[in-house]
Amino acid sequence: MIITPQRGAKMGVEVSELDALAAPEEELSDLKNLVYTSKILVLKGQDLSPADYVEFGRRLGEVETYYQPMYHHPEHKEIFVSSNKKEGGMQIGVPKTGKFWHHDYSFMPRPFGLTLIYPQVIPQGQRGTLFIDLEKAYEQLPAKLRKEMADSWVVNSVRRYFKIRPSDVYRPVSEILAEIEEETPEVRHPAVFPHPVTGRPVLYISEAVSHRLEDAEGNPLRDGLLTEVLEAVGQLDTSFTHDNIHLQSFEQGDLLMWDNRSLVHRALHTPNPEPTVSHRVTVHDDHEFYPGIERQ
Ligand code: 7UC
Ligand code: FE
Repeated sequence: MIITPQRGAKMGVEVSELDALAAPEEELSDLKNLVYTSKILVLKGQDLSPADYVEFGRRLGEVETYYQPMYHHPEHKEIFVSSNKKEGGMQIGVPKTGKFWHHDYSFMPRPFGLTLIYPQVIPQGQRGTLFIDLEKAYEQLPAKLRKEMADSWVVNSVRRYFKIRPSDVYRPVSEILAEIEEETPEVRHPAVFPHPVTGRPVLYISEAVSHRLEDAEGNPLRDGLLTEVLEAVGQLDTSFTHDNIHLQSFEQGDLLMWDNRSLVHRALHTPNPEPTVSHRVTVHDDHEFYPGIERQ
């Protein structure tokens, strides 16, 4: 395994000569430690079948299967498929996923620590994923905001970005909304928690999923605080030029792996009809997502 920092980038390292399936355990544990400090790993030159890819995920921890079957790979439900490409006239997976600032699964009671993305069909035009490191951003927040956020909690819901399924056509929207609340009720997480590996506080809020801030007792925090913090860290910048924003591009054979505790991400999608397909595998690592989560 050869590790090279990404030149001129705000975060991330390239990892070449990693044999994902045959690498010894020690190398995989080095890899896992590296992801928490470097935040994004670009594993170069990977050539894995869908089955191999899931197997690699299993070597890293407990693989989480997405809760909605519409996203599943037809042969491997552990793979979440983002695709705009029809195969044999059939839509496989879901187009235009993740086009909003979010952490994966932050609307669930037990989010996972690691996200892996393995682009399969890469468009020529706009490609890549935007990232913001909220461990670093929290450190750089104005002291007043940092103090206000310190012991706060955040209430999350997927409701604003839940995608209407083909089977929802002709259903009353009120019924669909009620179903979303039933299947994925609001969850409450600490808005700041110590990263289990780096020990540094990470800010855990996102523009797409976080709806309100509360104190420990559930009293609402002041109006405007959530928006102010989202703005300060770069999640409301529609030009994507905020200093915290990193654009991660990729080429064929790259497998991206990132720290889903400290990074928010946002997919870029081609505005034109170019085909694009990406496979995602998500993994619970060896650490509690945040201290005390299992006992909540
Ligand atoms: O279609 C999508 O963008 C899926 C999104 C609502 N959830 C991904 C996740 O893991 O949080
Ligand atoms: Fe995502």
